[in-house]
Amino acid sequence: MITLDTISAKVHARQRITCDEALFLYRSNDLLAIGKLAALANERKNGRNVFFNVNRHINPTNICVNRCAFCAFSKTANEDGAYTMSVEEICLRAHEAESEGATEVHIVGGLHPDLSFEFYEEMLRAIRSSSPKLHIKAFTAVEIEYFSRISSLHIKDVLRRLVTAGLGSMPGGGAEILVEEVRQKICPEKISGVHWTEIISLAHLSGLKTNATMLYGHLEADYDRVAHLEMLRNLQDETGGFQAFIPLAFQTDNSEIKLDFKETSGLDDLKTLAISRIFLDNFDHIKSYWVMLGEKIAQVSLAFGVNDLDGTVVEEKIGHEAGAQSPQSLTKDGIIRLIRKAGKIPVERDTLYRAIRSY
Ligand code: V47
Ligand code: SF4
Repeated sequence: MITLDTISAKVHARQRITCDEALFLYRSNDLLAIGKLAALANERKNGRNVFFNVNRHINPTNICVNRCAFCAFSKTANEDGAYTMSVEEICLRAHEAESEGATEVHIVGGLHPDLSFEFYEEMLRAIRSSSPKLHIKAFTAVEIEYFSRISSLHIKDVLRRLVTAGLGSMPGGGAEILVEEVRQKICPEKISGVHWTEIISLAHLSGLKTNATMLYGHLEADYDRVAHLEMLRNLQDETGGFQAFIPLAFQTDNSEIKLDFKETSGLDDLKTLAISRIFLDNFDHIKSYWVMLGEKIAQVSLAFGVNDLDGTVVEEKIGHEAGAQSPQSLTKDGIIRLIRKAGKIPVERDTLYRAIRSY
């Protein structure tokens, strides 16, 4: 029989927990016991260090041929608020970021009906030439698949050409919930969950590191979340290419998904992060994305297995179009303070988790 004690014994013995055990944790309300196990699993890997990075998000366009039901960011081409940046505008933002101390730009956007694959190659080349020290983390697996369709190139060739143009790594978006039944409800036009894992696997095999996300708090059940985590853990066993896992708390405003609550609960946020840390024993980093969680839950999560607070971000559209109450940006000093006040050691990192400086 599964109990908290049997799970606890496994975590203490450094044994992997099963899907049924993860489900048991989701259905338990003993948040503190779950958090304690997650904190133990985290401390073994990361001690008291908590990573953050100085970065800037850039979303080149919000025009998207997909209309995911949860997405408040995307627009059709002739809708009010639709925009597309030029390569020069994107470069300017990247350059500003670099001069303000950023080491990374995080670039994701909509699937634009008219931009060519060459536009994105040109964008990478231009950023690399004007800001050579910046690491370019860009494009979800969903965008990579779209590039393959619009260019008629194989995924491997899309990845090779993007790396040649300056791509350094990939973020973890587009995963949502990888279970097909849920995807059919929340993003029927998006590539399947299995296809997402195949593209990520090709990225890992081509030498690119990626992250993985999970959008939670919409129409999924607890067992869908566990199935999602299992797919990620299996893939990580095969490739070892994931750096961080980032649960994304669903922001409900301006979404086609109608729920009878406005936001995920703090209990669910912390439990989800803690269970991820315990279940994903082959991931080094569990990240709290403060944009979706708010600063306070993100800070408290540092006692629940989390070892990464993402970055300064600067300009955030995806969560804020959907009603996120967090600020657009955090200063480096602000992040350092959050981490210190939680009794941890702030460590600025680069995108590949090399320490730049401890504070
Ligand atoms: O794929 C869209 C999600 C993702 C909403 O890898 C929403 O370091 C909540 O992936 N409420 C893009 N989430 C953002 C993303 C990300 C963010 C920060 C760091 C990293 C990383 C990756 O945002 C999308 C989708 O899953 N999303 N709409 C919403 N209303
Ligand atoms: Fe387009 Fe991405 Fe929004 Fe879906 S989540 S509508 S693919 S921008």
